Amino acid sequence: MSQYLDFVDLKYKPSSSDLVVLFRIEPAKGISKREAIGRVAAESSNGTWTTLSTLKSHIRKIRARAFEFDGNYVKVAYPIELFELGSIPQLMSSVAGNIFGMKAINNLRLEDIQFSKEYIKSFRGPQYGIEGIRKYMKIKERPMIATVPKPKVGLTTKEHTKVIFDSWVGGVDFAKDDENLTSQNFNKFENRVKAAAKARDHAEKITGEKKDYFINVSAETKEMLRRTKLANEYDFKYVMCDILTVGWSGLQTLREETQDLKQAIHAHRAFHAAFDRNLKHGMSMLTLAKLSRLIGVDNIHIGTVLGKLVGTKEEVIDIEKEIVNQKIKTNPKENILEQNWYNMRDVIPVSSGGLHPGLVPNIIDLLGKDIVIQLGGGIHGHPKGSKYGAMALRQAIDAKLNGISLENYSKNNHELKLALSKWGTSKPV
Ligand code: CAP
Ligand code: MG
Repeated sequence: MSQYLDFVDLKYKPSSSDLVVLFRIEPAKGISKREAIGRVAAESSNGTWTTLSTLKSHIRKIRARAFEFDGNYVKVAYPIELFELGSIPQLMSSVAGNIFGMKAINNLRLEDIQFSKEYIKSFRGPQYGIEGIRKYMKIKERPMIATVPKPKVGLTTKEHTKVIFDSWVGGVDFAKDDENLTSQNFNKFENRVKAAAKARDHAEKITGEKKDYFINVSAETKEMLRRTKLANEYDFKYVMCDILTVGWSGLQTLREETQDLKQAIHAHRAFHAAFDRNLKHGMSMLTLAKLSRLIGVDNIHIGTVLGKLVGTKEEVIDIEKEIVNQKIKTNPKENILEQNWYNMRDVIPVSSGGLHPGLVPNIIDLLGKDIVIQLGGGIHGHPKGSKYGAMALRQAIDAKLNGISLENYSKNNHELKLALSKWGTSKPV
């Protein structure tokens, strides 16, 4: 047992290059808190279940130390030497690896990781961020808007292209693929990207606005890179990646590729709730979002508060602050550590999941204007179809930005009126 206590040092002061991890921990019956936190620090750095004849002083020196605990929460400091710079898989195998399965611990949740300057500087971060994307899209102030065709899968390429074309013409900026649409027989990637490029050119001509497409390139890594190149050849600025099902390594490889191709990444977080929904075990969405900022996605889904998927107001706003600000203050109540991003670009928050025009003013009140608002059902469920659904969304945004209530604005804007008559301001469950 004693070897574990070597990993607890309440006098330790983290150095400026250490990484600090905040865990919530519940020891198993019969295990003291001190031993449990020692076990976590040990197993996630260089300790194990027994004493070792191979442990030298230079190895002991770089062990992790649990240095502060308060109730169920513990902070562990990890010397930078424990990590391979620029590698999220290696970081995860350390601080989010074996420790989740230890018998001595009933529950363990990784709440936040504070990255040091040296660690941050070993990653690219986003290539564009809000400023770069606004410039590219020529959209100065209003929230940007996206739509995902529904039904999620099953539309043929022709049907799918018609839905995104109608939506672009109606006023959305970005079309988006659904997380489970990649390259099925009814809508092969090659066919889709080609047809969408033609539709985009046409829609841009009609509207005089820039249009783009979060086309889902998620696949086995080499195939994903091939699809990314293809999207680039058809002049799409963005690619979309299901970052958690593809995995951190796949995402890092994609980020390298997009650097050369000058493309932006839309990060879909399908699978995140398997990590973050349980408040006692797993890993917070805040941490997943921080890892995504380090690697360098340009957009990431953060939730809606009002929509169909889980995520409290505090959580969604905390994630937004973490991905858009340069300096984050510690907030012990919300389990947030201090973080300085050392000039790394910001990530655009995407609010999506069960939204419709009637909820747009609330979303802007909650999250501000520097966001992407994404509607699927809230556009394609419009009584008169996708084009009118997109028009209703633009009208809802115009109303909010001009300080006019949706109801008043809808008097002269029929598309919005129809949307409100279907959904009102209801919150889906
Ligand atoms: C939204 C969506 C998105 C979710 C993802 C869906 O469609 O396409 O994938 O928003 O969740 O499949 O549900 P609707 P999150 O607009 O029709 O709801 O943004 O929370 O990651
Ligand atoms: Mg979806």
